[in-house]
Amino acid sequence: MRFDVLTLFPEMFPGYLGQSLLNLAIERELVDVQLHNIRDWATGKHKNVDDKPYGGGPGMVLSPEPVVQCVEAVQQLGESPGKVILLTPAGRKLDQPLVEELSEAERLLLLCGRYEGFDQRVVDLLEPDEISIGDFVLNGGEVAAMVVIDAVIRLVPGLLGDEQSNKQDSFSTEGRLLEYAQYTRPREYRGLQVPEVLLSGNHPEIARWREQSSMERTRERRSDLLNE
Ligand code: 6GU
Repeated sequence: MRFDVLTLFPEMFPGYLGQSLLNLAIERELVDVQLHNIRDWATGKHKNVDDKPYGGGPGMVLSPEPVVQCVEAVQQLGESPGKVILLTPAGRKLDQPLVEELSEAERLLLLCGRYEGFDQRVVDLLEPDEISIGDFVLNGGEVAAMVVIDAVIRLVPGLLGDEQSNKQDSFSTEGRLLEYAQYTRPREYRGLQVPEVLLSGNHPEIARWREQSSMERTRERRSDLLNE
């Protein structure tokens, strides 16, 4: 799977891209991430990529020319143009079903906004899928693009090793409950004991305990998930 990230701040990504799971995926050629600086498509002496909003108001708006040029040039670089994703707080909210949908694509172009957003004609011309990572405002789409990459690559076949593991995680399509409480050694820590049943070796009992733990946590923390 190939990701192309289009951003004014490509230097934000290498730290994230160096993390182990992603690095492994890149080494195994399961995932390819290419960074592109939108400013490289700016023309003019000052390489401006933004301008004041028509009609007045605060902040700056990303100009259509460098953004559209950048997307079109990057689309030419691959075998397929790919699905264009625009990261914006005004987009469809990311959840696990959407992550699963995105993971089916062979190529995603992640377009990261800054300032007061993109000129509307970027959206009108490119017709991207607009995605938000939640109901809060970030300074730009870069962190959101990393969130999308992080969530999607976990679903790339052959990456996780233990295929069971992502099915059991919170929010998978299989179980729409939060994950159960987990314990490892030591058996006692600062007076807190590991629940006896987990030491019993009785696997049907353990499964029942975990199901109950999931239900309790979901009811307490995210009862909205039970109503869906
Ligand atoms: Cl994708 N971008 C920005 N700037 N803020 C956000 C977001 C995206 N998702 C949630 N808040």
